[in-house]
Amino acid sequence: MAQDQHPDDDIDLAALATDDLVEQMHEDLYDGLADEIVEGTNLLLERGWSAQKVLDEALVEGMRIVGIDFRDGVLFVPEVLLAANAMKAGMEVLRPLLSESDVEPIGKVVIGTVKGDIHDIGKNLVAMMLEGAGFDVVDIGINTDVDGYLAALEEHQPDILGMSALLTTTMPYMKVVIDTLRDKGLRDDYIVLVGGAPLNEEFGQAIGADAYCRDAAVAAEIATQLMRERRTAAA
Ligand code: B1M
Repeated sequence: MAQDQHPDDDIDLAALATDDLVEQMHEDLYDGLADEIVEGTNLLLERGWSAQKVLDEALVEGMRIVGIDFRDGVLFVPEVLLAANAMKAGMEVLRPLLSESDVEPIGKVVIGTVKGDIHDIGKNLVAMMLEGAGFDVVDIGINTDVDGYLAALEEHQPDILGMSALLTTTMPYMKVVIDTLRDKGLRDDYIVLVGGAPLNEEFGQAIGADAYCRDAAVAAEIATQLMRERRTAAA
């Protein structure tokens, strides 16, 4: 075998039964093999899986396993970065399917990960699902400070502000942003939605967000519902 080949190179993904393919994809994600993740994602779609099922059972589940070994010190940042890149490669295949929408935009969202935090996979997924639900989404990226949020709100005039945080150390920054909006008399101009693995409903309420969103699908549902309520109240 050539030196730059991975030992799994000779696994023919297309020849695997679907259960085995999904398990192999968890391993490939763990090993950060982006090409294999793209191939596996396409194969599952060809076999009739919905984009949502591929996302949940092959990609998000694979990343959950990575997260456990990261927490336990088995995997380190460089390996997890490779896994994240592989996950993103799979998400790119799913993007057009998750974000396709025939409806007129029902609202506009500005979304970003808060200051000090560079995790963006969950935020990217939320952006895709919101697009799929008919929202116009402006993704302002990671490590966003309060001035960054304010500038984006001013520039894009959205209906909704979405914030993501994956670290217990960065989630309090969401309150800084919400408090600043309140101090400037801007809080009621926007629906504020927050999400990220360490958050919960209570935290969302405590910091004065309109809603905490457990996952991307819930974010799309809540955004749609709150937009409707807002339109009805304004009518
Ligand atoms: Co990080 N990391 N990481 N990491 N990382 C976690 C979050 C951690 C839980 C791992 C662990 O210990 N088990 C832990 C946090 C512990 C804590 O604070 N309690 C952790 C740590 C400690 C760190 C570093 C500090 C490690 C270090 O340097 N020693 C460091 C911090 C860097 C920084 O941000 N300043 C770090 C770095 C990294 C990488 C760069 C290597 C990489 C990020 C790559 C990237 O995102 N481009 C990374 C990764 C990949 C993870 C894990 C393994 C996976 C996160 C992920 O993408 N999940 C993660 C462990 C885990 O969560 N299991 C971990 C998949 C994604 C689909 O789920 O992001 O939860 P999630 O998003 C969901 C929902 O939460 C929700 O919807 C999404 C889709 O359904 N949601 C929203 C998210 N945002 C939303 C916004 C909304 C609505 C819903 O707005 C409306």
